[in-house]
Amino acid sequence: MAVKDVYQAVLDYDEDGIAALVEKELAAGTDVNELLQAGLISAMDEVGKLFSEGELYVPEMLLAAQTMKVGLEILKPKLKDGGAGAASVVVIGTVKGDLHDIGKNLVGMMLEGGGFEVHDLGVDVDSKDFVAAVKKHNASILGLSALLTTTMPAMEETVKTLREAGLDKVKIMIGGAPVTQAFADKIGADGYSEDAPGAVELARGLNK
Ligand code: B1M
Repeated sequence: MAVKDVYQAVLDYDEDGIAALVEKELAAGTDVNELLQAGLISAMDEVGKLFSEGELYVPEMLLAAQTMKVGLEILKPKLKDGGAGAASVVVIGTVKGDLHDIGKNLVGMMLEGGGFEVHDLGVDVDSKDFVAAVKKHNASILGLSALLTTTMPAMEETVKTLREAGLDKVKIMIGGAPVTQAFADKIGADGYSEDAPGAVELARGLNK
């Protein structure tokens, strides 16, 4: 038994087996932070790398993220005890009028795998609800997803509403198939990512 087994379980998409491996490691006294970093986060980093290299595709990435989530649920209460320090908070959702959530869910799961505390507001989220959630959770990053060209203006509206609420320090990252870096620049978002692994890297950079 070793943390390496937890890491390997994520890469093997062993959703049924990972809980027992994590529990065993905790019972053996392994540090929660080490389990999170070397077990779950490193594995998701590797998954992200393999995806970028074209070795893995979206279905495999979803399976790995789902497996990681099972392990993370066991660690979460212990992380909240302060065992591994406070995680940076991200509020994420799909903007108003848009019901697509597969990519957004993947981004949320990868961010969790990357060590962020994620509050997912779901789909068809009004700009005012984004702002309320950012305040409620004291988020440092707001993530917006849109899959329709017709809902991209809702991203701009959300950026505007957040800034008007005086939340200037909150970083806004956006993504989704029709979204581009040029659009992010145009609406005053702080960053854009083409895919889920890139979103984790972007969030880490925005948080510095
Ligand atoms: Co819709 N749909 N859809 N759809 N749908 C698209 C997006 C479309 C391109 C299909 C097409 O015509 N070729 C087209 C949009 C055209 C456009 O605007 N340019 C379209 C349309 C038109 C529609 C409807 C209007 C159809 C209709 O009813 N006439 C309708 C709209 C409903 C609404 O939202 N109001 C509609 C409905 C649906 C379903 C409900 C049936 C279903 C969604 C189910 C769900 O999400 N739960 C659906 C689906 C599945 C698709 C396609 C086929 C697949 C989208 C997907 O999940 N991709 C899509 C065509 C396509 O993209 N091939 C299409 C997989 C996912 C992993 O990728 O979401 O791109 P993606 O996410 C990536 C990146 O974009 C990025 O990372 C993710 C992972 O790497 N990313 C972020 C995403 N969010 C990010 C946020 C970040 C950072 C990165 O930071 C915060």
